[in-house]
Amino acid sequence: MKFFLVLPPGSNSSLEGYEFFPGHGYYKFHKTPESFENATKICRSEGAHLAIINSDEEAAIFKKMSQGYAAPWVGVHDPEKNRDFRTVFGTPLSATGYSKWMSGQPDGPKNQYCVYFHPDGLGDNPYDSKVTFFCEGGNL
Ligand SMILES: [Ca+2]
Repeated sequence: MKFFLVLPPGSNSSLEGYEFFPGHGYYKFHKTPESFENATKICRSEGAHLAIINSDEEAAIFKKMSQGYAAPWVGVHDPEKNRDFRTVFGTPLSATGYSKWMSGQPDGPKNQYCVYFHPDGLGDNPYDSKVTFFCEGGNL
């Protein structure tokens, strides 16, 4: 079961265009590629944040939503540039419930501080790479 949440235009914390998955959250897949920083700002402007994956079930939702698009950003990065990957809220990646890396990832010791989603697992990319991205809203 799923539906689109529709709020009045101009509503402050509008999650218009977000798709609701009961038990998981509200998600929007942005198909226009952006840098990690811009993607962060865009999600924030929508009253949301770059999406954080908390389970294999949630990863399966992302896989379906991003089918045909490579490597969308999720809300995980390496803010101290020391390979200590954390969510955009500062939580350790290991505490999110989904910390599976793709084979061979993370592989960027020099400039790859931001994390993308791939159906086979997470990977790191340079922050200024422009790729699609997921925003997540709501309290779930
Ligand atoms: Ca990488």
